[in-house]
Amino acid sequence: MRYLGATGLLGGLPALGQIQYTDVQPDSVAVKDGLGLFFDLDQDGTEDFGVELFATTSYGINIDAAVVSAIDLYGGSGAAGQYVVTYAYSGYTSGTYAAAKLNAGVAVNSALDFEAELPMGARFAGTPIGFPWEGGATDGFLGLRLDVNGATHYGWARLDLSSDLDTVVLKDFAINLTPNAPISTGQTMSLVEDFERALSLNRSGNVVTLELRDPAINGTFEIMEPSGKLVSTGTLNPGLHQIGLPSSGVYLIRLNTPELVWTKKL
Ligand SMILES: [Ca+2]
Repeated sequence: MRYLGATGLLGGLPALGQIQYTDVQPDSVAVKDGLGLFFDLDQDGTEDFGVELFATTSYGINIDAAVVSAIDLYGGSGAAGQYVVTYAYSGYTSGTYAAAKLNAGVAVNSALDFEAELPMGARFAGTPIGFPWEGGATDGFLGLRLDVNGATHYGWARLDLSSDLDTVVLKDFAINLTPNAPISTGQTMSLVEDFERALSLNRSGNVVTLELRDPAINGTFEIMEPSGKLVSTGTLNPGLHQIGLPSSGVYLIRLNTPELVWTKKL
């Protein structure tokens, strides 16, 4: 539960996690054996990650590969990985880490494993070997961990990858500027910003009109005098609410949801 005193009357703003979102315009594209896609996750002027596509030959076999790397390979940054079994025979298995291809809405946090350099996909003589990004992706997410002066930040990048591993497109990325605070893949705003975007609140005379446009938001509302004395309370549902006030004086409205408590002066 987070407590937010938006009026200042109920205390300062706690750190809710500030999301810094970057829409890549136009989309950045890299092709096999070309320059990789490099991007500056926290927009501080230094590139942090790269995705490179290349072809090579080993023992006469053509290998196509897509690899994600932290540019500072030894600094604690990396991409979220998953263990992939590449060989299994009669009870014996072996494998390696590869970059996870995450769907939207997956939490990127300390529960994931991060590696500084991971294959996304590889094809040996044209045959995929079982890494997550083989077969390509549309709006696939990399989970990212960025070390900024010793502090850990979590982020994501959204990519399209062609099934032949020949072309990769970077669409957008985001980072939580609060150290150690999680981010969800695809998340572009903080919890409070999401909430406020789904809300309109107006007072006209002694009537407060409150509209909630997000069907996922449910909770309760309370209207108080500045002293904290409760004057009205009710259920917070999606849709339009009109709430009468006892007088023309100053009141506070507090919205309680499972995720946060949001308070504003009326
Ligand atoms: Ca950077």
